[in-house]
Amino acid sequence: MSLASSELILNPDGSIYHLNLLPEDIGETIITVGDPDRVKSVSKYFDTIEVKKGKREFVTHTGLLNGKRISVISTGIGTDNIDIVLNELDALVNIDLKQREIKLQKTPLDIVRIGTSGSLQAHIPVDSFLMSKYAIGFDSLLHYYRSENIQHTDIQEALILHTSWRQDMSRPYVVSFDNDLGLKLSSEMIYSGMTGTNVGFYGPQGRVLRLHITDESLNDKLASFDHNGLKITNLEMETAGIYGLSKLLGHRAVSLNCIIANRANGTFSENPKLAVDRLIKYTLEKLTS
Ligand code: R1P
Repeated sequence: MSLASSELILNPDGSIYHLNLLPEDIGETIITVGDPDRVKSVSKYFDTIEVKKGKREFVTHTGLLNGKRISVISTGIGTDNIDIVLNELDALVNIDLKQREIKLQKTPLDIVRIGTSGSLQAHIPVDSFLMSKYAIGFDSLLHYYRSENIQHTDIQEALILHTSWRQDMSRPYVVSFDNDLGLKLSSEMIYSGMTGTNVGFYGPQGRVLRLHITDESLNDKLASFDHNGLKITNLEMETAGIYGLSKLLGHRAVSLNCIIANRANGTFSENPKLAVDRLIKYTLEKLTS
């Protein structure tokens, strides 16, 4: 069945609508970053760069590092953008854009997020790295997809109980990383845990500037949640969407967080750019070794 032009939208040159990319523009290893400026901070370590394209906040560089073809793409902020990036990346490899038909033979991608994040636990300091084994989506993205089979409902139910989660707010969903890719990217210097993915940076993450928030104790409740030893370690804004959609589409995903703020003790990294650069080098080394 051919996908209608209103559903699979292509630009005049045949590239996918928002990402502005053709199938040959990407490798099978994808690094996502939030900030478009961070794309060049990753690709500067490539041996060669063959593709530089962009549209809106979605900037892509593709190149070779130690013989491995890697694409680094910026997603901007939030799981609404992740919906676009994951669906369009998947379309580039798993849909025949000319025929507008889903391919029989699927291509799995390795997707690694290199992002920044705030720790909820005092013992996870600024400038450390954290791999999200699980992610809790406080956004509603995954509820729009048939996804019950990939959700960890036992953790979800325990969290709803622990936080007295309000019925009129989107039900948190729990998804997980790809274990094999996680093994490839892990080391003793990396913390691991459960990452909360929020719909905003201020109120939803408990930051109070001028506006009052509905539950001032939410971050404390998240920090004290303990599911058989699994604790919520950090907050950011993309991981749950990446994990949920990657798993549904058959891709392998891992989110690596550079902890630049510690919400438990009120500290912020003195040099976040340097800390992120260390995580970029660590990730590229692991991916190409
Ligand atoms: C908020 O400042 C942004 O930083 C974090 C959050 O997830 C959000 O996107 O990640 P990035 O540094 O990857 O953008």
